[in-house]
Amino acid sequence: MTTLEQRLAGIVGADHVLTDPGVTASYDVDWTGRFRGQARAVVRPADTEQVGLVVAACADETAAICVQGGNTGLVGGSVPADGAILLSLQRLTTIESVDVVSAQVTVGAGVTLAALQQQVRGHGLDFGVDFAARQSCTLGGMAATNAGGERVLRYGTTRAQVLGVEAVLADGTVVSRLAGLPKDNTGYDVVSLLVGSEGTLGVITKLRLRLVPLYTGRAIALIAVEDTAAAVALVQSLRAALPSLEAAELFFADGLALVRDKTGLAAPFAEAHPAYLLVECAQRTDPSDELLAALGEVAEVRDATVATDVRGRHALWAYRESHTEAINAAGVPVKLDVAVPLPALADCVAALPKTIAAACPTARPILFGHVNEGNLHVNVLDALDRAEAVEDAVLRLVASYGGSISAEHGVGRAKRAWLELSRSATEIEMMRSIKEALDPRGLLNPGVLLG
Ligand code: FAD
Ligand code: 2HG
Ligand code: ZN
Repeated sequence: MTTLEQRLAGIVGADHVLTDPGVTASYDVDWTGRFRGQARAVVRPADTEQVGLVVAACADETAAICVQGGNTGLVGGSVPADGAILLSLQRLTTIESVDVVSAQVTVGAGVTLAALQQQVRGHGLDFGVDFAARQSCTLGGMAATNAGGERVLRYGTTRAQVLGVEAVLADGTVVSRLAGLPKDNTGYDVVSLLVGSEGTLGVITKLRLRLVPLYTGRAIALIAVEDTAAAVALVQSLRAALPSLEAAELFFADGLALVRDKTGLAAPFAEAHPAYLLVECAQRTDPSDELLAALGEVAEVRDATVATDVRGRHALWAYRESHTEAINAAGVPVKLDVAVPLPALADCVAALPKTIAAACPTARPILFGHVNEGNLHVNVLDALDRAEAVEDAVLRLVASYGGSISAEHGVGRAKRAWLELSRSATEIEMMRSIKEALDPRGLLNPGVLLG
């Protein structure tokens, strides 16, 4: 009798069905080390046709599938349920020719963000989403989680960049909508539905992406401020004064100390400060004069340093982008990614340490985030066996401000139990109906998002 593994090897080639635990181990654990599973086999198809045949073969045998791109997700969604077939999209790396007339490109789901950036920048274009996992995260994973990152202020999230999708549905059928028409009002938006569905409705195989102009005139300021309220006020002023404003990132003294411990970076200022705002402006010409003039007009600046050359800019970004790795180096964190309405951000930041301490006195919270969207990354170290109590306390606090329990990383396995804090019973019922219609046997990413 032919086993499923033999059948899958017949589709993708024996070299791309991995079962040796030494080889599959890295697919079974998430980036943070908090979530683990054990896949029955890792399958690495090369193209859409093979993905369709693999999914159909699994459907024939009622075998659950876990969809995985770069495995940089932070909510456990890319980690297999025990015994699932792990479907890796990493070999779908084709970047089709860049359409400079429409400023669009079609890419395979396994293309990394860095590879896309490199390709389109050669054509004077850029991609509107960027963040620190760029070398490993894939466009398929970014679309599946509707990733946000550092440029949402200017360009929106991944959803705003996705004009078309090709995907394999739970029975192996391929659905393709890749024309990329900016205007197309012909019924339900299946493209947008698949974006943010976390691999529970279909396996994304290709994406048609919107591109933005490549701005080489860039200036970054690292600004020391008193507190979150000052950072919010400053961003409000800079947004009004600077059409070229692209990023506004917040971090605090404790996060900076961890980053400096891990990286050996020098202190950014002679004196320590409670909070830091990193802002970046980008346009065709050097924006530093406008940025300096705007900073000169606001009261919230305690100190500031500006960089325009590539080395200086990377050095300033390192203070912010190294937070995730520095936190992981200090222990496996409880990782929460929340958003509150911007007017409530300062109150929420002030309330969080007390809320977390009440749930777990030993806990060490490190906060940072994307200030313009009220998006806070709440990382909690040393929560020990109180992890769930910490999660519950933080997510209930966020909900009390009318916030979201997941701003950009998705629900995955990590936030599933708290979904009703952010979505109404009617909305959850609608989501269940959609899941039931597209994947009635629950074979795609069981345990993720809806459970
Ligand atoms: P994976 O981790 O492999 O998968 C993530 C989810 O998408 C899983 O549920 C998986 O099943 C599903 N999936 C993956 N590929 C497909 C596909 N082809 N079809 C259907 N479903 C699929 N996220 C942000 O939003 N903003 C940030 O600023 C940010 N910064 C980060 C920085 C670091 C250092 C790290 C480690 C992560 C960061 N992330 C950030 C989280 C993560 O990188 C993003 O969520 C990214 O989009 C995940 O892409 P991936 O290819 O690694 O997906
Ligand atoms: C970021 O903004 C990412 O750097 C990761 O979303 C956040 O590590 C985190 O909690
Ligand atoms: Zn983030």
